[in-house]
Amino acid sequence: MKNKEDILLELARAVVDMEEDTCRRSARESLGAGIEAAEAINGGLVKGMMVVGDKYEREEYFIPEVLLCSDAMLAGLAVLQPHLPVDRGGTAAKVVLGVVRGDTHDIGKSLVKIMLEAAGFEVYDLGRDVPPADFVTKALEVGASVIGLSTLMSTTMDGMRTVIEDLEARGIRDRFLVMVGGGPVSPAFAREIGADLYAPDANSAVRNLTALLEVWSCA
Ligand code: B1M
Repeated sequence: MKNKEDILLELARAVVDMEEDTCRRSARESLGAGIEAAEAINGGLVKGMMVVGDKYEREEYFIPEVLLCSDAMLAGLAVLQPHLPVDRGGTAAKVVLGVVRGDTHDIGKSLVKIMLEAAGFEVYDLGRDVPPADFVTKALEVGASVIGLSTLMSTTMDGMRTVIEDLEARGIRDRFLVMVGGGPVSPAFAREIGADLYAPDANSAVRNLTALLEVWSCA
């Protein structure tokens, strides 16, 4: 019988080695071994994807390999996601989420979405490469209180500023909390563009947002 560490390592390895079937099998094995779905995602699949990122940066992997690794990760995620406990008493706040214009990296954003939904948020996922005005239009349409912006590229970061400027220009900035995250985004950048919240990963996105919403709703 494999122990928890072995199963998490196997999940991460299967992502790095582009093995969709192994990812699915190890994901099921993790559930059978009593590992919580969130732990298998973060301690297995995401860890593997981080190794893939390093390999891409060292030019050991190129785009085709990275895409196969993403597919393997998504296969494991599909097994685990239905087992994330959903917090029915969660905040139920509405979040409009997407990857800013010019950027098609959506794995991290999708993880943020999954974790927010598991925490009871109602998420409207606009996908990737989203024009700034679409965030604002959707947030107004569904009566969201949060706009979540993701990007993985330094070249597209400024799209986050544009969304905030759009809210200011329409005189509705104070109706929304704006949360930003993704590889090149830092707390300093979030402050500089006037975002309300920065989160380095999907778990802290849930934690930080829940905490800030509590303060906000009391204000
Ligand atoms: Co690309 N890519 N890529 N890529 N890619 C990066 C981002 C890069 C850093 C690699 C590198 O060169 N070192 C680099 C960007 C450099 C820069 O900043 N300027 C890069 C580049 C340049 C490119 C292309 C331009 C390459 C090319 O075509 N020449 C191209 C982009 C085209 C475009 O978008 N216009 C490209 C393409 C691709 C693939 C298609 C092959 C694939 C994306 C597949 C997909 O997403 N559907 C891909 C991938 C996978 C990567 C790396 C290797 C891994 C990203 C990833 O999925 N990580 C990445 C290298 C790296 O990051 N080290 C790289 C795993 C994921 C779980 O983590 O996304 O960080 P992450 O998400 C985390 C946190 O960031 C946070 O929570 C998530 C979960 O914990 N988070 C938030 C994310 N969003 C948040 C929002 C929040 C809060 C937290 O609140 C709203």
